[in-house]
Formats: sequence, C-alpha cells, structure tokens
Amino acid sequence: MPATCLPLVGITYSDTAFRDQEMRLRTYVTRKYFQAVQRAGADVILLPPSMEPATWQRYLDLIDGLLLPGGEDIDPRYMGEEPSPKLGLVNPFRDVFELEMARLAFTARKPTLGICRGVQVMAVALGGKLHQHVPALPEAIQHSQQGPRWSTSHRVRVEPRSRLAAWLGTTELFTNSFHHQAVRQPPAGLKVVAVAGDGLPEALEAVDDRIFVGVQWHPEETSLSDEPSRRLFLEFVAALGSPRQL
Ligand SMILES: [Mn+2]
Repeated sequence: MPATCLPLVGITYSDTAFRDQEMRLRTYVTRKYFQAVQRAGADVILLPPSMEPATWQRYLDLIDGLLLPGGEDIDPRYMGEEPSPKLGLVNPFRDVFELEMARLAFTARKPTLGICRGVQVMAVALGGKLHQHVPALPEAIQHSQQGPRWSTSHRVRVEPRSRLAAWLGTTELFTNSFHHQAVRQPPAGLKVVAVAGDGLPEALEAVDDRIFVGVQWHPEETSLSDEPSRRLFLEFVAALGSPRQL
C-alpha cells in the first residue's frame, strides 16, 4: 500500500526581509497562515523567494495549491504607473517572485488563494491595477483598522453566485481590514465578487472554473473564532482534490 499524503500548500513569504541584532538578513512568515491551512487538513511548505524561472516551475509542480499571503505594497511599475508619494514600503525581490508565481499558477490552473497583498498580486499579475493609497480616496471607509488583528471592523457584501459565497457560506460578513492598497481595476481573467461599504473590491475570483480566489481581509487571523473564515480554508483545501499517493 502506498503511503497517503495530504494535499500540499505552498506559501510564499509574507513579510519584509529584516536584519536581526547580528545584521543577518532574515525573512519570515506569520504563523497564522500555515496554522490555518494545517487545521484545514493540508500540509504546508514555505517557498523561499527565487528569481529563477526553473525554480518557479519546480515549486508549482511540487504543490497542490498556492497561498499568497499579506505584506508590503506592490511596486506600481508592474501596472505601468509611477510611485505615488504615499506609496508604502515595497519589496522588489518578492514582487517579481510572487507576480511570476501567480501568473504561472493561473496558466497551469493550480488552485490559488490570495490574502490581502495576495489578492493584489493576483490582480496585478494578470494585468489589473491598484489604488496606491486607499486613504486618499474621497469616500473611503477605514481599511487599516486600529483594533486587534482578530477583531472585525467593516462589512463586506459577497456576490451570491460566486465561488467565494459558497466557500464562506454567507453573502454578508464583517471582516478585519489591514490594507493600504486595493484593486482599482480587475484584470480580464478575474471578477470582483465582494465589495466593502465604499465600493472597494474586497475579493476577486476567476471568471472561469479555475480555483483562483483572493480576499482583501485576513481570514487566517480569525479561522478559529469565525465560521466563514474557518470555511474559507476548509473549502480551499477541499478544492485541492484527493490526497496524493506517494
Ligand atoms: Mn477592507
């Protein structure tokens, strides 16, 4: 009998590289992401950033699903625009790596879940555009909440006939919100399936039957306490198909 293994989710690194006290450069991923995926029944592998196309392809071949987590602003050069004075910190190495991984995953129909920066990466990778500085929008509500990360702050309405609504089990929910940028114009391959009270896109998914879903909020922070957040990870993992046989 071959050993049965769980679906394998690859997670890209989620935070800015920083130097520790001995000036060693470190990167790290927030633990909540892989805990939420593990609880949903998948194994996790972290994908160190690479600039090598052959590595991107090997990563994709290795994993059953891709999770693009939150993080820095995306450099506007990837949407053909100049940096606004209000653009936040960008991470050039990570931009290239994640944009290429998102593009390859879409083409290969590899199931992908984007969270916060992740949904923005998915949009820009396929030709969409972002707002560089959400607080400057005239009618914007607060998308950088001051409360704890597990607390919710604004309402989101979900398109009833979307994959996301089926995954969440609801068409209206309160979410946490920690984003500086937002999708301004979705690419042709993706559609907006959830909006905030100010009309800003809060989720995108593929226009076809690809499993390619991104949310602007942080369900990994609430997956223990909030049913829609828990379901989001369970349904993503369920969509990865049966466990692979070694
Ligand atoms: Mn928001």
